[in-house]
Amino acid sequence: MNRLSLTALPRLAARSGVVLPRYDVGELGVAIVHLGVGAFHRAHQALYTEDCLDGGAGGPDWGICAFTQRSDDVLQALGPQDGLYCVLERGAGAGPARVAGTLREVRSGPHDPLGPAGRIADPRVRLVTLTVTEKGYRRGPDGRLDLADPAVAADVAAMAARSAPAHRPRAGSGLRPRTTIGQLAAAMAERRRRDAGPLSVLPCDNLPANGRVLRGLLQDFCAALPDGDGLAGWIEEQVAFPSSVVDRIVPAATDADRAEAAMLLGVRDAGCVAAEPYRQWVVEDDFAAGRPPWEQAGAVLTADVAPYESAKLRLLNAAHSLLAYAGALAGHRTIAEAMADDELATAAAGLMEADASPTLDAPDGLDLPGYRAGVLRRFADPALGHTTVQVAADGSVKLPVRLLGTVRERLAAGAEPYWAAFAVAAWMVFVGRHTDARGRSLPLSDPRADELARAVADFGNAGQLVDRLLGVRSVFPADLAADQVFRALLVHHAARLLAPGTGVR
Ligand code: CS2
Repeated sequence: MNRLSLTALPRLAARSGVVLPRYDVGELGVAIVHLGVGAFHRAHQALYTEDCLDGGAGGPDWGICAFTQRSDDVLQALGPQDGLYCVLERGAGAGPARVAGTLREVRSGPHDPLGPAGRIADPRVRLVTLTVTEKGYRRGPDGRLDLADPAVAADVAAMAARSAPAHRPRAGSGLRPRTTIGQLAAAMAERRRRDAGPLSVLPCDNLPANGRVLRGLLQDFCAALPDGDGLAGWIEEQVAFPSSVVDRIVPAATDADRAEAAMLLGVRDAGCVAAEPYRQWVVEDDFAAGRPPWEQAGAVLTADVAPYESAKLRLLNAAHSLLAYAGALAGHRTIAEAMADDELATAAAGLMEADASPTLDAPDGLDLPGYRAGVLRRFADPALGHTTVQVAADGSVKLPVRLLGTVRERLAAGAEPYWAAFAVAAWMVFVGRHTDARGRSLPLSDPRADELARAVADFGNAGQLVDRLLGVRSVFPADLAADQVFRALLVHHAARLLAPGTGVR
């Protein structure tokens, strides 16, 4: 079967039920560089931009050059397809399949000769977007750039060496930063050298104040360079870092998704993605060099994303993590199966309502009960097949953002964050036991997997498991780890979760 490609596109027009780009894809230039071209980017930001282009939005050519970050699988899928891919919607209210054309270049972050830094330095590029996941920011326990991380240290050393006077004339060659922050710093240095003009860098990961955080991490990187002041000053003047809150459930694509795409398109699509119909994007409207008119595609452009961001992280993402860890332990394969377990559905609702909601300063017009009900409905839709182990990945970097703020604030208010502690305890048991109720093994996919495995080695009982993991400073700050109310809740839940053969009961 032929592959989806620009050549195949005209033939697809005859197929009913598939929506195609309405603009001239082959003519679209690139003004956006995206780092981290996973399924989420393809089903979220790229589609908002696709809508703008379909609507005939003028201005610069808002096509995207997308880089892989770690593996080149997506490059192998999309490279031979001229960046085209199809988005399938799943579940209640699903719309038709759609082919998107915004990814005008797909390149390898680790192997492309130009590299993200070289591509971002092109003066026609006005915007960089990022989906590199929580761990891609390489933050230390204090939230600043982790300069002790070997990959960060290597990027700092390489950039410091290149900016030595003897090397200046050769700028632009040979520098291969491995980390996202290193790539951005190198890109800024190159834009500065070329006088390529202002730029906006828009993070789209589940972190509070992600724009401000990213700006701070770049400042930390510059401060570690022997002559980083000039670069830091240039960034301050020329680069905007708007924050954004993203929302759409996009599980990893499966063979069944690819088979369905092939059936609908009549050509093979190795890069298709499947997503829920719901999507939301709240963007801080602070750009240095323009942006696509995403509001035409339903995005909310606002002066302050903070209220949306804590609602989303502390309600949706926190409940997602609870269902992922407790669900996986109980032997549930998907989030929807976990939601069909009354005990877990009650816990997820309890976490959102009793623990997280009192900590939120909800934005005007956000109906919290309605939002919570909507989240539970989305999770319960069996059509998505989102696996518990996928959501369970990277807990050490997700927990602090999703759950520990709620825990801290409820404790400070003299309340017991019962369900939030249940979610944290479920993570602890997931890390400590790595098998489900039926004895099947559960993978620990986490940037700190080695440290966590060392911490829990040969623990004897719930109290020991809890104490050992509370001692991991990169996850639990000392004051929270020392809180006796929190510890007692954790031990209570962990003991129940560890009870032989009972999963979560
Ligand atoms: C999930 C999120 O994998 C996870 O940790 O909680 O990716 C979630 O699906 C999205 O944030 C939904 O917007």
